[in-house]
Amino acid sequence: MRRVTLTQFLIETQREHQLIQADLRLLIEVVARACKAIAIAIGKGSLAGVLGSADTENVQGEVQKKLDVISNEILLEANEWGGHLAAMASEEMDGPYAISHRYPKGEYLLLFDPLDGSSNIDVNVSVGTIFSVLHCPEGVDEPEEKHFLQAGSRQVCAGYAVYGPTTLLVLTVGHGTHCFTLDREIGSFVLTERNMRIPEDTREFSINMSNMRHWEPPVTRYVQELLAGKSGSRGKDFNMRWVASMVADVHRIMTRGGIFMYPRDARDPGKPGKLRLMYEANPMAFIVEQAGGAATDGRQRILDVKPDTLHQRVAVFLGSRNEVDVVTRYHAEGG
Ligand code: P6P
Repeated sequence: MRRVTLTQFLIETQREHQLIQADLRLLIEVVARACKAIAIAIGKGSLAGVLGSADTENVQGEVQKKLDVISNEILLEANEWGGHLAAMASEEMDGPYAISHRYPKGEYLLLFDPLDGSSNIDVNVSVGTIFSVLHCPEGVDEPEEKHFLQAGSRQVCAGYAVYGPTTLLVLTVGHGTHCFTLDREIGSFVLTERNMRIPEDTREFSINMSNMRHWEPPVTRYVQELLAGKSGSRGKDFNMRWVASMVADVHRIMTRGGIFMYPRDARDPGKPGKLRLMYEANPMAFIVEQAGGAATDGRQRILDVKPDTLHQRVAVFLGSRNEVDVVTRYHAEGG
């Protein structure tokens, strides 16, 4: 059966839905090509001396892995010359990355977590890249942080790459969520699942249980009901998975359902959770909702959260709609 490549899919989507302007198609293809380069860099591992720490810290105060820095540079270099971007922002950089005056500027803002889950990289567990695309506000030639601070509902595109047994690209431009698998023989991403759908119910939850004593009451109530299983109020047993790579956990949920939770906890009230809104929660929320799932911060839809800062964190509950609704209701009831 002849496979549909990413390029062909984008051109067909443009013809059918007028959803993908030429510059957005270029952006997606350039990001996909950068993800292929990241997959190759990761695949070399120890052989290329790219494992371990870079002995530097990012804006989050986290020690960067060499591959965090390499992946960030791959995405910057791939995207800066194409004329499709007004600026970029990354988990690994303090502020926006301006497009050099030697290149034309475009209408899009690209945000990314270049290598999510990198704490797993040294132990050979799946990691990924997450990206989000916004329009640059009209008339802004030199985008500043404030121009990135748009609610997730304004994204025009979001996607992630999973570097696992296969390299996958999962993508939405607001018309369903679709999965592409890297065919290493031809070096192209080919469409392997059109219109992914997340089952509305699930028996599988994802949370780092070691933080239980720090959770707010609604989360404790919800998880304890799941743990009570058949003999408890839910009347059925649940299973648990926690890869500690958001991309890997979310992709499992995209594939077979589940609920992913990274709640705020009492350890640091100033940090409402660990995950970042602009380049982790927002793109994942867009992708999940386009597949029939739900994504809230416990109190409101993640895509409605009004950002205050580029690297702000947010609590995340996403996945099978009926389970996200339960834990969100418990927050409304106060636990
Ligand atoms: P913890 C990876 O560092 C990450 O940002 C997400 O990919 C992942 O879901 C989470 O943190 C894991 O956090 O506290 O379990 O190590």
